[in-house]
Amino acid sequence: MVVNGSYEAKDIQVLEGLEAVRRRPGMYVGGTDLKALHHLVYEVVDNSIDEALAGTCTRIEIIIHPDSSVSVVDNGRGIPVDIHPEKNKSAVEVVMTTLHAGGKFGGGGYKVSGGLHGVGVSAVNALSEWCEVRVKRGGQVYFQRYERGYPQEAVKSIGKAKDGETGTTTTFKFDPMIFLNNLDYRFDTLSQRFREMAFVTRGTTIYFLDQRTNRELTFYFEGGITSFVRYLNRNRNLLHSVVFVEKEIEGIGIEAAVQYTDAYTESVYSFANTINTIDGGTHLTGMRAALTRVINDYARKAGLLKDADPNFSGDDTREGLTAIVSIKHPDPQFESQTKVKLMNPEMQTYVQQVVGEGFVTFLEENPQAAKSIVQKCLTSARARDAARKARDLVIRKSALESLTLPGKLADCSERDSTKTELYIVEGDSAGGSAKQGRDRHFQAILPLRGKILNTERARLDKILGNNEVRALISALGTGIGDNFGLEGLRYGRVVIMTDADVDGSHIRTLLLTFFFRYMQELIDEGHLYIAQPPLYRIAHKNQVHYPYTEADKDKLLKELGLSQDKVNLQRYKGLGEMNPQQLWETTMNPANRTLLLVTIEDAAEADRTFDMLMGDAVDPRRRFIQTHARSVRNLDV
Ligand code: 0RA
Repeated sequence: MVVNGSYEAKDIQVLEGLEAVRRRPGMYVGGTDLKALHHLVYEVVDNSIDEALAGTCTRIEIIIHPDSSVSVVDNGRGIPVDIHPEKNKSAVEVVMTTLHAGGKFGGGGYKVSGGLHGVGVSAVNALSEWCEVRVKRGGQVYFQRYERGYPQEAVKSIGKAKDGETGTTTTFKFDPMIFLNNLDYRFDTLSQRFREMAFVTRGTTIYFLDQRTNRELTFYFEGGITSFVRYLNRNRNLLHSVVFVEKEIEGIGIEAAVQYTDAYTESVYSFANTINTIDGGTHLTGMRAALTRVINDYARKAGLLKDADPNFSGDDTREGLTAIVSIKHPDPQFESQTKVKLMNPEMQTYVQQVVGEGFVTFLEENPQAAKSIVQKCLTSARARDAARKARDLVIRKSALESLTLPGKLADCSERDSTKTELYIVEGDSAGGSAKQGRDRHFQAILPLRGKILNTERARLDKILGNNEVRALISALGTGIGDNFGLEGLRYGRVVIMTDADVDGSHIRTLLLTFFFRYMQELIDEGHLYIAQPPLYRIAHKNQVHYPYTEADKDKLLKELGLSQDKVNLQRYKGLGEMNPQQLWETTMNPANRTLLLVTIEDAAEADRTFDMLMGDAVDPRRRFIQTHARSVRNLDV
C-alpha cells in the first residue's frame, strides 16, 4: 500500500477513519453483503442527485464496466478543487478521504439527498480496491487516484475541459477482500433504485449502462412523482386522474401524488431526500392522516356518510390507494442505520397540512371522482366490518364447535390432506347422490341447504351466522379471518359443486365471496375448485356420452351423424337428476372429470357480483345471473 510520505499527523487521523470503515463495514454501509455492495453505488449517485436537486445538474450516468468497476458521471458544478486552508489540501481529497464530509462545505450548498448512513463517498473510497475521481471545473480536468482509500498522489490537472463544461466522474472498484463470495451487481436491483431516483428528481436524466451485458436504460420523468403514480397504476382501473400537491414549508420541500383505483391492494411509497423510506415515518403518517380526514369530512358534508355511520378508518381509505409522498429536508433524521424510517416530528404536521389542502380542493372541484372514492371506501368498510363480526362470532361460538366435525359431513378415511377432497354440495338430494357415488377413501361430502342460503338475502356477516356456513368452517379446520391458518386445512382440494341454474350460480357466487373475504389464502394457494357437471346425457347404441356445454353437445351430435330427436337425450337441470354412479363418472372421478381452478380474480369478481345480487333491483339481477351462469374459465386438473 502506497502512503504518501508527506502526510502529517492530521492526515494519519483521516486515514485511520477510513481504516475504521474497512474494519467495520457494517457500521458504515450496513454490512458486506449484496445489499451493502449496491449501497456503494447509491452513495456515489446520491452526491450527483444532490447537484440535480440544487438545480445545477441535469444528467447522471452510471456505467458498470466489464470488470465490475462503476463510473458515476454527472454534469454538475464539479467538486471544488481549491486548497482547503486548514487541511492544506484540495477539497476533492478532503471529500474523498474524510468521513461525514458530505457536501456541507465549500460552496455552501447543503446536502439534501442520500446520506442515509451519512458517511458519503469517502466510505465507498475506503471499501474500494481503487477509486479515481475526475473533476471538470474552471476549464481544467483534475484527477486523483486512491487505493483502499489512500491517495496515490496530490490532485493534479490532467488536461483542459471543453468549453464551459463542468462535472464530476467517480470510478470505483469494490474491494473483493471486503465483499467476499464473488458478489456482483444486479442490473434489476440497481435500475429499480435509479428509476425511483429519477421519479423523485423530476427533470433529471439518469442513464444506466451495464457493459457486462450491454443492457442500458434511460430514466427521465417530466412529471416526477405524478409519472411514478401513473407507472404504478399502469395496469389498474383508475377512479380519477392523479392528484398532485407541492409546497415548501420552512425550507422543506414537500410533494405528494395520489390516485385511487378499483384494486384491493394499496401501493404507497414514501421518500425522504430521494431515499425510499421503506419503513415509512412521519411524512407517511401525515399523508395517510390527511387522506382519511379529508375523505371523512367530504363524505359527511355530501351526505354519503349518514349520522349513524361511523367514520372511515385508515384501513378503509387505504384500499385501492396509490400514492407517493416525497420530502426534501436539510436535516433528515432516520430511526437507525438499518431502519429506513423518517423520524422528524414536524413532518407529520407539515405533510398533513399540504396533502389535506390539496386533496380537499380536488374533491370539491371533482364531485364525480369524490363520489367514486367515497363509494370505494364504503365498500371496504363494509367488508372489514363483516370480517370483524365474522371473527367475533367464530371465536365466540366455535371454541368447542370447531373441535367437533359437523354431523352432516360425510368424511373420508384418508388423513393426509394432500390427497383429500371436500365436495361442498348444494341440497340434500344431490348430497345423497354424492355420498353414495364418491370414493370414500379420499372424498368427503358436505351438503349445504341451498334454500337457506338463498333466502337469507342478507349481508355476508349474517351468512356467517348461518349453521351451514359454520359447518363448512369447522369441516375445513382452518379457522377464519385473522385466525385463518392453512396448516389446519383438512382437505387439499375444496370443490364447490352446485347446479347449473340460477340458484346454483347464486350459491356459488356466495361461496366464492365468502372464501375471497375470509379465506383468501385458500384461493391463493390453489385449493379451491368448481366442479363441472355435464349439461346432457346422450345414450346412443351401447354408448353413453356426457357433453358439458351446448357446443359440446352439438359437436357430438354432428359427429355421430344424428339429429336431436333421434337420440336418447337428457338435459340435466340439477345434480339431483344424476344417479350416484353417473355423478361419480362425470363429475367426481379424477380420471374423467374437469375441475375449474378458482383464481383470485374469479373470486374478486364474485365479490363484486355479490353486492349486485344482494341489491334490490330484481331485473338486472336476473339478467346478470343468466348471462354469467357458466362463464368461468376452464382449467383442466
Ligand atoms: C461541494 C460544493 C459544491 C459542489 C459539490 C460539493 C459537488 C459534489 C459532488 C459529488 C458528485 N458530484 C458532485 N458535484 C458537486 C458547490 C461548488 C460551487 O459552488 O461551485
